[in-house]
Amino acid sequence: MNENSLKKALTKINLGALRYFDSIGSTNDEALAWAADDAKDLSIVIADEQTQGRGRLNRKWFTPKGSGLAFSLILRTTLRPHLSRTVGLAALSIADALLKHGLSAQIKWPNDILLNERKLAGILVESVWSGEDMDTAVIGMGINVMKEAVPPFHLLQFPAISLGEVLGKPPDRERFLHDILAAFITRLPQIGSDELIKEWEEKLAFRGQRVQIINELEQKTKQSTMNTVTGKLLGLEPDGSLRLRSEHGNLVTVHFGDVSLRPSADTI
Ligand code: BT5
Repeated sequence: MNENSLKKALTKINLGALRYFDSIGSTNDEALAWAADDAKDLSIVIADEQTQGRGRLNRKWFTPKGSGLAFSLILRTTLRPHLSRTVGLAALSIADALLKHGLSAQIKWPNDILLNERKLAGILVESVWSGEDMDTAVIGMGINVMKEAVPPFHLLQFPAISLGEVLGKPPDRERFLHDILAAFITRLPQIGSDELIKEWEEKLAFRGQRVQIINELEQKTKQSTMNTVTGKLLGLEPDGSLRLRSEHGNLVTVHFGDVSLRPSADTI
């Protein structure tokens, strides 16, 4: 992968501009700085290696050299009322690209893409505010293409997988990036639609099953108020929040934030 080959692979995609790095700390950090400066809508930062790749709550995202896709897309328009839906839009775009390889992905709310019940990809949406207004969203996506992208088991909270392992042979990274971006741009006009939520809901992992929602921040700081919610996963609210029926039969809405979802053994 290099800047020329990427530009060639993406000629038909209507991007603002592209910045490529052989190695970088985090593409999201570079994109946030670029967005605060003069980045055009739909500009992209992509790297062959990340040395400080981030997940939520500053967890690490591993991107060893030459093995994955790590990029951040800068969105400047059409978003303000729908920021919470961008993660769903990104997840569905990755799912669309996977479908081209005959693979049916599931979306583990809020931000993981699963194949064979293992994590293939993660999404990190961050925003830039100017004054009271949200100016820009940066949508970071990390995808394990080759098997070398998958971190050692002891570093993981959830089992991981790569496309190389699933398909036998990894797809061309630039082609796969092309497919994700093409899907994203095609889906962008859907961002406010009921259809987006419906499609996102249909792909939700553990739907109809008993799950636990864990407040990671409270766990980390040990300032527990209501650490864990257990319930049956019903679906999504219009803003992409998760809808559960609790063990006590109440409807519970879980908003985005520092939460993780885990399957829970018993049935309700
Ligand atoms: C995520 O966070 O899954 C969001 C990951 C977003 C990464 C992209 S890459 C491009 C852009 N630039 C960045 O710096 N970030 C974005 P979270 O749900 O918090 O999951 C983090 C957890 O995933 C870690 O604590 C590990 O357990 C696990 N993990 C780390 N690297 C992984 C990998 N390559 N494959 C599967 N799991 C991984």
